[in-house]
Amino acid sequence: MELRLIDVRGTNPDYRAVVPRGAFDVEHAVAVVEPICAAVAERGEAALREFAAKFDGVEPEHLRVPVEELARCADELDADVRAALVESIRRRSEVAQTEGTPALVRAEVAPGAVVETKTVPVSRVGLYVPGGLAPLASSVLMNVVPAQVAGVGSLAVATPPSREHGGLPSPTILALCHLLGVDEVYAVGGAQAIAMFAHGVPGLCEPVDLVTGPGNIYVVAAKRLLRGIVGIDSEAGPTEIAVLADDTADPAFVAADLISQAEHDPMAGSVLVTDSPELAASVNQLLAGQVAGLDNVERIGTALAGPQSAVVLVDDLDQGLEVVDAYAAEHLEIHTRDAYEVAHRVRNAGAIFIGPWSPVPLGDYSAGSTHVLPTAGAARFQSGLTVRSFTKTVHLIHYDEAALREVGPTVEAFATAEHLPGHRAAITVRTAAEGVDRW
Ligand code: HSO
Ligand code: ZN
Repeated sequence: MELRLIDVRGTNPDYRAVVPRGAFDVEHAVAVVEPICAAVAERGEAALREFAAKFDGVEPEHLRVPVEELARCADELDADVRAALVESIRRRSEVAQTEGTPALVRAEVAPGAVVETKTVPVSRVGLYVPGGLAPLASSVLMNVVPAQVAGVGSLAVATPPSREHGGLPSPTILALCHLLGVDEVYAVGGAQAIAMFAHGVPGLCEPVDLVTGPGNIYVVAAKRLLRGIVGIDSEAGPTEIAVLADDTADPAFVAADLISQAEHDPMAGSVLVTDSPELAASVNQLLAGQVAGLDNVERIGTALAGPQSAVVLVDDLDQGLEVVDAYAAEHLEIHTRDAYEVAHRVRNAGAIFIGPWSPVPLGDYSAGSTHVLPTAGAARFQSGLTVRSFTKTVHLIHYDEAALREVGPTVEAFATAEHLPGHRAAITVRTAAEGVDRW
């Protein structure tokens, strides 16, 4: 089990063309989910039941999980797991308190000319929590906590029903919903859940304003298809980790962390960027042994052997940083000398994990940071899911008469330049002297 080698030493290529990347053909999946979304819009509950039977292999007794089930799952939680959830919620909440924008900011651009920027939470949000290869209970808290801190009034969670649990979703997911005070939970998965949130289903689920949360390619495709009808957070693809390391890195730590994200998905990407051929060799040597003891050997092997995973050998740290910025990893670990300073030189990454004691799985669960992060290079222009994802800003414009009179000629000149006399007239009707050129 070895990562393939991409050697860019002594060259200065277009790094974005060189970095390893898997194929993730969302457009193809859009065609697949289109009839599913249309069926949910047209036939509501009946369609949801059919798709559950077809895709999840089980028809849930209740599409909306009864509140007593949520409470029961919370009661039955293993004590250690409960303590882990509570502590992880506490840490994520504490960080979330620092993430928002001020509720109101005021700018007076001239006397009596005021523009306020007001931050307003989205009214109703649908949070998708994947089941799939591993039911990611942690995604519940990564979505719910920032939404609650933002002040979202109405929150619903959708997550696939599971055959193993008699048509109910994963009990840990249900328990976590209860701990977080979310009682609107649907046993609905996949593209059909996104359609349910976007269109609403009469008698079952009111439409939402924004859908957030990760999911498989069909969930991503449904978000792409329905964006506009509903807001979406991002199009999350398979997970990725990049590690920027020099010869001070501990190869056992690096190998373990590359494996940790490969465990998610055969299409997950694990990339090591280093100027140390010795480190690269040691990591490659360690991979097989470390993977051998794990449950998900096959999935990990496929991910590490895939074209989306590699070691990129660079001349030095500066070139390493160019590679890392071009790759724009969802998760970036820094294992170098002066790791903190190096981390602050990075421009593009969803989240940056600094030094040997901040591995990605810490952030997946309990660091306090978000784990819903931009993938596939989207970190060049997008942020992870935080409190800000659940708010929008509104400008409030309030000029008094003198202020409008003062700026009037400016607006009129602009409107004239754009050949929009109706725009100009909306100013002159107010500012022209009585009876003169009011129209
Ligand atoms: N690494 C995943 C999140 C996750 N890991 C959930 C474990 N559970 C994407 O950031
Ligand atoms: Zn993870």
